[in-house]
Amino acid sequence: MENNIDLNQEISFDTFKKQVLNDYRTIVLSREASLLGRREVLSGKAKFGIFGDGKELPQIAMSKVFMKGDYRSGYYRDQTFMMAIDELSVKQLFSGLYANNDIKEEPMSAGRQMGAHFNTPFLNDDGSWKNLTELKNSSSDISCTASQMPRLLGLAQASKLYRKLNIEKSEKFSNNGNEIAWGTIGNASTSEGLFFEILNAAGVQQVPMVISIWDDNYGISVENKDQTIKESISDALSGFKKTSNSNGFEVFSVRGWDYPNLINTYQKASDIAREKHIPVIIHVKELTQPIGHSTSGSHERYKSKERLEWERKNDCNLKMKQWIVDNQISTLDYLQEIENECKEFVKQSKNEAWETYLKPILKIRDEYIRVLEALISKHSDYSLEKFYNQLQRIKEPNKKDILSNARKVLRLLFKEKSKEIEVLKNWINEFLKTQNEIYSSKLYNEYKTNHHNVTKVEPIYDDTSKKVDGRIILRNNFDHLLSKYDNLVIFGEDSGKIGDVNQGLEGLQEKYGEYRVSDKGIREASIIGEGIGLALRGIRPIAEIQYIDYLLYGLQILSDDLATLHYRTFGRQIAPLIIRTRGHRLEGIWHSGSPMNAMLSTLRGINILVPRNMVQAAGMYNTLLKCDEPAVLVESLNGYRLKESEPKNLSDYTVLLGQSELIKSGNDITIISYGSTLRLAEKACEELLNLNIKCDLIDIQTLIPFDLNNLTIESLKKTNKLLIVDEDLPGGASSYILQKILQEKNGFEYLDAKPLTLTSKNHRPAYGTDGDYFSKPSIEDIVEESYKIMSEYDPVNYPEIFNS
Ligand SMILES: Cc1ncc(C[n+]2csc(CCOP(=O)(O)OP(=O)(O)O)c2C)c(N)n1
Ligand SMILES: [Mg+2]
Repeated sequence: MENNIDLNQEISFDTFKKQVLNDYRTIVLSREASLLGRREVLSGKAKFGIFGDGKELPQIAMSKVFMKGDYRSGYYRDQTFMMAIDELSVKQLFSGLYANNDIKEEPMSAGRQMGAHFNTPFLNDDGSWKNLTELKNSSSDISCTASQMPRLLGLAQASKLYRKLNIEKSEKFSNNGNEIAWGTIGNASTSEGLFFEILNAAGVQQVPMVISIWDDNYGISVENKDQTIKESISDALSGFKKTSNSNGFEVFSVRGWDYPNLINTYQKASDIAREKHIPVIIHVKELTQPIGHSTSGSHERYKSKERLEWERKNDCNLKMKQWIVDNQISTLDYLQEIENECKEFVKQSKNEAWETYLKPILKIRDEYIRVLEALISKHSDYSLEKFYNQLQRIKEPNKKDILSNARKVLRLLFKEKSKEIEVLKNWINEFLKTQNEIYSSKLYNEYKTNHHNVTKVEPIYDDTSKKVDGRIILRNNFDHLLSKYDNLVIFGEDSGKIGDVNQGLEGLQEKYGEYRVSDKGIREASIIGEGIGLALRGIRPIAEIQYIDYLLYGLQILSDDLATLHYRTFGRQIAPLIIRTRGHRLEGIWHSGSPMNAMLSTLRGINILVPRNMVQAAGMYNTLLKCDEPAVLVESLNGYRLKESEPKNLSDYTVLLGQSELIKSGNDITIISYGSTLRLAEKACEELLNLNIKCDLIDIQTLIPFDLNNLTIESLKKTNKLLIVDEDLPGGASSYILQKILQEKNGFEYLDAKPLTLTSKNHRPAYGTDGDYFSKPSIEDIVEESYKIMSEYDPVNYPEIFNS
């Protein structure tokens, strides 16, 4: 049954009654699923459960004004809403609980996420975008409290941009910006900094966002009195309220069990946000948590008897039932009938979900048992029966039980030779391969929209090519890109009026307007979140973080949200957000420019690009805009004023990702670097010539992906000696590079001397020229370190510098 209503339209009593009873059925169904779900966890069938009980009714009200083309960015309590918009069945809820790996059965993440983390598909099976204006969309939930907020800003801002800009190919993403971004958040999670930061940003930007705060007075065991000023988030937020001559929010407050008022409030909120693009907060009070926070722990430990009694009486489902009867919409008997039907349906759905989950695993077990039986009869002296019995005793095995059994058996037998052992080996290998696909695929874009399908276009130079400051190349390239892609927007601190602090966007706001090239307040997490939300809606954002050291403010959301997005949705969503930042060779403790490993260890799932100059940087932007890939691009801060030849085919030529470049060629030693230290290494190579050392110097250009063209290993085969230079901490990005070369590419086989990494000191860099010289690798350091490797290899011809 279509759930949307429009209160402005008259309906008959019969239709009204049908809708009310349908709503009652949904909240009862959802509650039953929560109750039974909890029991499934407690009986050991699932690992962890968190459910939507006690928050059912307001979600019904929200679902009624949530239109096709709208977006949700919410959290784990929203199962009723997802059911009401027909994007979650009870069976699917249970499939999520059991972590079913089949995307058709568990469409949220193919079992990768804990249950109750919801989303809807934005992409077709071939990676192309669905027509999102025809769908009720949910961006993908994450567990970290309030982390749904940053992306919510972008989802809402996209409506604004689609209304303000005349973007040509927008029919899949917007109908003149009439879409609302609906946020949901728990009362306690509003204590997070992200909540306030985003609220401020949305109030400033005036975007169509409606945030529902599900207030049950608790955040696990901690009460509102310890969470929130005045114990009420709507009171605390009174300063955020819009007045007739100011920006800000509309703030509504409504009781979570009050059906007619909920419906009215949501209708009002929807009208305001959709038409006028004014953000709205709905503080939904007096909600409860009937079965406690989650399956870890019980709420009887921290709620008083009085509170528990109050929660029982004010349960929104119970109140709805009373309201239906009091208003003679239906009878207790009929409602009881609905309840019985729902109970039965939920039980059935649960059983079906369990059978669907278990069946393929039992099939695997039976397959393995056949392999094992053959081994038992062939190798009877090994008493393998115990492995057989162990497995047979497990009625409902995991895949782990089966594979672990098989690997133990192989460890006993591998020294023997038989056809049966070969079968076992193959079976294990095949099984591991399939599971690798199930658990480890889709971290990066595997569709044809990925970077591998971008073609190489060389930069073109001719006699008229001029040498200009690097920043001019970037600026002119951005200029070309902005005119080529009408859905490209660039924003950040100081990006607009002054054209960024290094003038790489000089004059572009003037040329393209303040919605294409915009200034944002100092709020890095919001800037990143805005980018994620925009990218999810078909806009191509370049979000600028002024200096790489300040990326830390946005790193959590990049790591928890963007980096995991494609993986956690099993490839059903993608946000091709480009983060533009600058670093390397800055000076000072908070201006190090070097925390590369902070990114490498947290941002797997995002490409990390470290161009040595602005021609390369521009080429990388060009590549990124020709595909759907999220990336962080670190420009070299000290490269903006260095002269480079400007290519003629700006916006068109490409620097492909994962393609290392040989900068200098020599047979003695391989030096690998990137970014600003690459330039130092170039100079060091020249000095090394004076010491009779010829270097292969390789610019790896991108840390993720890494050296897809295998230049590093090819060079190592020739020189047999390796030095890695960067200015991250010891054990940082240089160790990542070392692991890639020595382990993944088998580089250890070709080494004739100990490989070295040359990095900064263990501390952040001290300030000033000398601070830099004594904190980070210098040309001398590179020369001496390279020489040291040569000296270890051939001490006669290269006696030690310091001891000779
Ligand atoms: C950043 C972060 N800190 C802590 C947690 C652990 N945690 C999960 S839910 C929760 C309480 C949330 O309470 P509230 O926002 O009121 O939502 P409710 O569960 O009550 O609906 C906490 C502390 C988390 N998931 N993320
Ligand atoms: Mg709460």
